[in-house]
Amino acid sequence: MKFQKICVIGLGYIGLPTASTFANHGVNVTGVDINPNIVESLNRGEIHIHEPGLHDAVANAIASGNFKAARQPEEADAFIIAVPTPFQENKFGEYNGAVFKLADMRAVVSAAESILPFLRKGNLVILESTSPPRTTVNLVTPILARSGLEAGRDFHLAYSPERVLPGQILRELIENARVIGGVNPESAEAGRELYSIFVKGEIIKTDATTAEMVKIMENTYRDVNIAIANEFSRLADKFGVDVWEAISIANLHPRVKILSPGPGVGGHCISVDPWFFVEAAPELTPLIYHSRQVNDSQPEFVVQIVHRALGALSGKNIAILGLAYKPDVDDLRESPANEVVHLLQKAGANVLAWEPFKPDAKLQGITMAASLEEAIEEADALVLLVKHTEFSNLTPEGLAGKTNAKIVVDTVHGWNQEAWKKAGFQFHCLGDNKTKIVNR
Ligand code: SAJ
Repeated sequence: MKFQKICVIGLGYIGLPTASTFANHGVNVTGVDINPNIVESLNRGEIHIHEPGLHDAVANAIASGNFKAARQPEEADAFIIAVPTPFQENKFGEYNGAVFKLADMRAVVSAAESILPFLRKGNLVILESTSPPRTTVNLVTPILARSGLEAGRDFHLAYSPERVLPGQILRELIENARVIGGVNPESAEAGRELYSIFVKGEIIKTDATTAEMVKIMENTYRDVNIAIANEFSRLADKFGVDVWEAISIANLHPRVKILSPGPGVGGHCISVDPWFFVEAAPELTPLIYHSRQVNDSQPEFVVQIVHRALGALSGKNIAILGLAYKPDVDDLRESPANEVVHLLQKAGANVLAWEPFKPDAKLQGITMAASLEEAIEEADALVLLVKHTEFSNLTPEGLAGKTNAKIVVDTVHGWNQEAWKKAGFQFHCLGDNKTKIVNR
C-alpha cells in the first residue's frame, strides 16, 4: 500500500505536528480544521501553537508544496483524526455517590462524519484522539458504515494514540514507540505502513481496544503515581519530614520510582484521561477515582501552607509565579495554578500573577502582572507554582530591593531554601515541614 496523499483532521497540538512531519517526509497532506482563522493563518505560514521547532516544520512543509490547510477533507489514501476529546461542560456521571466527569465526543463524531463523502475502498482511517475504551469499535465504526463501506473489509480502520510530551513533540513523534490497534490485523498492518514513513521507534501492532486502553493506562499510571506523591507530601507535613528528601531516598530502591508532589496535576492529558476509565466502568475504578480527587484537591493544601505562612489571608498581597500547567510550556489549560489563585482570592487575598510564557493571558478573575518586578514589588509573599527554568534561576540576591515580601512559599522544590533563609526570607516548601517541627 502506498500513501501519497493524506488528510489530517484537527490541527491542534498533535494534528499540526503530525501533518507537517508527514509533509516533510514527502507525503501530500491536507490539514483540516473547522476554525477558519487557523486555516487562513496556517496558509500564510503563521502558527497558533507554541512548540519548539514547529514554526520551521510548518514553514518547510508549506514551502515544499506538500502541505495546505483547508476547512473540508478531500479524497485521500488515509485520514487521521486528531481532534480534542474534552469533558462535557454541564453533565456529570454518578455512581454510588461518586460524581465523575464525562467525555465530550462530539468532535470525534463530526470528524468521522466529515470523512464520509470522501471515503473510498482501500482507504485507511486512523483515530488518534484519546478516547474511552471501545470508541473505535462502538462509536467510529458505525458512523463510517454509513458510507456503505465496512471497516476491516472495504477499508482499514485503526486506533493509534499519540504519546508525545509537549515541548518535545517533533522529536518524540519520530523517536517514540508507536502502538497501532486495528479493527483487524490488516488494518493494523496498514497503519504500520503509514507511520513507518517517519516513525523510527518500534511500531507495535495490536487490536483497537487494547491500543485505546494502553493510552489511558499510561496517563492514569502517572496520575496515580503523582497522587501518592501528593499524599506523601501531606503526610510529611504532618510528621515533620521533608518529602523531597524522603522520596529521593526511597527512589534509591531499585524497584521504586515515586514522582514529584506539587500544586496539583494539570494539562489536557493526565488530569483528563483517567476519567475515561471511570466513566466507562465506575464500579471498577475506585483507586483511579480517588487519585483524581487527591490531585484535584492539592491546590487546597497549597492554600493551607500559604495561610500557615502568612496568617489571615484577607487583604494580603500575594505574587504568584507561574500559571502554566508545567515547567517551560505556555499551556495554561487545566492548570492547578488557576485553582490556587481562585482559592487565595476566595480567602480575601489580593493576587497578582506573573507567567513569563504568556504574560498577556486573559484568565477569568485573574489579574496578570506585566512583569516579574510588578508582580513582586508590593507583595507580602511570593508563591512559586511552576518550576520554569527562568524561576529556578532566580536568587534572593537577584530580587533584593525589588520586593517587600519576606515570605516565600515554594510548591515545586524549585529554590534552595538555605540561600533564601540566609537572605532573611521565611521559607516554606510544600511537603517540607522538617525545620518547623522540633522534637524529632
Ligand atoms: N506533574 C507532577 N509531578 C510529576 C510530574 C508531573 O505534579 O512528577 C504534573 C505536571 O506539573 C503537570 C501534570 O503533572 O501539571 C502533567 O504533566 P506531565 O509532564 O506528566 O504530562 P503531560 O500532560 O504534559 O503529557 C503526558 C505524557 N504522558 C506520560 O508521560 C505518560 C505524554 O507522553 C502524553 O503524550 C500526554 O500526556 C498526552 O497527550 O496524553
